[in-house]
This record gives sequence, structure tokens and C-alpha cells, in this order.
Amino acid sequence: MAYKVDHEYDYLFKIVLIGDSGVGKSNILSRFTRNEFCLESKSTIGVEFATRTLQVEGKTVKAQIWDTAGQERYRAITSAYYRGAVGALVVYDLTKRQTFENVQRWLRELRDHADSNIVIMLAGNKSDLNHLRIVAENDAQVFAEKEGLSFLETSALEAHNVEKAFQTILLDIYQIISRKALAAQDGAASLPGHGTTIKVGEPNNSQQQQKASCCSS
Ligand SMILES: Nc1nc2c(ncn2[C@@H]2O[C@H](COP(=O)(O)OP(=O)(O)O)[C@@H](O)[C@H]2O)c(=O)[nH]1
Ligand SMILES: [Mg+2]
Repeated sequence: MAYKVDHEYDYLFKIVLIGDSGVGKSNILSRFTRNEFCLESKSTIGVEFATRTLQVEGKTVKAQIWDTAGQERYRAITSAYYRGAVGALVVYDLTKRQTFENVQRWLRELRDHADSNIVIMLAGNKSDLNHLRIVAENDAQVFAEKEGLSFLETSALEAHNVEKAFQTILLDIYQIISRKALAAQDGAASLPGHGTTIKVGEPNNSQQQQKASCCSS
């Protein structure tokens, strides 16, 4: 979803985290939204989404980031997860070749379920484990360029590039929305008496609660 409101933020952007189980999605989320990291692996953390509000090009943007809560293990991510998403971070583990191979599958999933204009970024996580690296940075970079995605290597553990990954996605989304708003204004100017309607994705009507979070138990 991406729509303008009057009060505490200018825009609300839904971003989904996808990728194989164990690649670090939940820790990327907790690093970005709470500056926390969990060493022990927990398959189901129970967070549906977490939010963080930040400035993008002088606008207040609320990023609402959805985590899979373990469904990716069973390949049972529902289309509701993708509904209204304007950004996606596709994560693999650079110490596990299979998680990189599976990125293709996740991109297909996005093509099937998400809006065709969704902004996608590829993240090779666990860059702190360079001595265990299997996926070369250049291979991923070449793949990302071929697929038209932006790309970064991240470490949720060391808080490396996590902020930058989300900032990049949010800026890309913001620029798309600004262009659409401009185009809508131009269109409205040539239609006297018609107001300007900007619709990008769907507004979020469901006020879902955040549940128990990692590291709090
Ligand atoms: N070394 C290292 N371990 C990480 C990193 N991110 C996550 N992990 C570990 O990888 C495991 C899986 O992480 P998790 O966030 O639950 O992955 P998810 O299944 O994709 O949500 C956990 O043991 C984390 O501590 C990272 O950047 N570096
Ligand atoms: Mg998880």
C-alpha cells in the first residue's frame, strides 16, 4: 500500500521480506526496526509486521515491513502477504548456494502474487561470514542486473547495509510515486473540473497487531 494521509506520516509503504528459511529475514527486520539481533534460530517468531518511520527526500515515510512468520518453510505464503506491497527484499544467505538458487523461485512468486510495479531488492545476507562464503558478490551482482533488481550484501549481525537496503527500496518507491503524482497532475490539468486521484496499491484497512517479538522472551 502507498497512500497519502494527513497526520503522523506522509506515506505508508508496505514492504515484504521473502527468501528461504534461515537466511536472516527476521533478524534483518529486528535490526532495522528495533536494532536487535538474535543469535539462536527461531523458526516462528510470530511477528506479522513491524514498522519504522523515517525521512525520505524530506517526507515522513512509515515503512511497514512484513515477515513470513515461518510459512516460507512450507511454501505456504498466502497472496494476502503480498497484497498491497510496494516493495520487496529478497534475501539469500551467501554461505548457502541453494538459498541463492532459490531466489529465482521467489521472484516467480512475486511475479505471480505481487503488483507488477513492485520495487525489488536482492540482499545477500551474512556478509560477516566471509570465510564461509559460497556465493561470489559479483555473481549475485550480475544476476541482479540481469533481473533488473538492486543488490547489496548485508549483515544483520553487524548491522551492515541493513539501513541502506531499506533506504534504497524506500527511495525507489518514493520516486515512482512522485512520478505518478506528477503524471496525474498533468493529466488532471488537461481535464478541467476533474480532481486528481493517485492510487498506488491498496490502502491498508486491517489494523493487525504486532505479536511477541524476537529476543523479548
Ligand atoms: N552470522 C550471521 N548470522 C545471521 C545473520 N542474520 C541471521 N543470522 C542467523 O541465521 C539464523 C536464521 O536467522 P532468521 O532471522 O531466523 O532467518 P529467517 O528464517 O530468514 O527469518 C539465526 O541463527 C540468526 O542468528 C547475519 O547477518 N550473520
Ligand atoms: Mg523468520
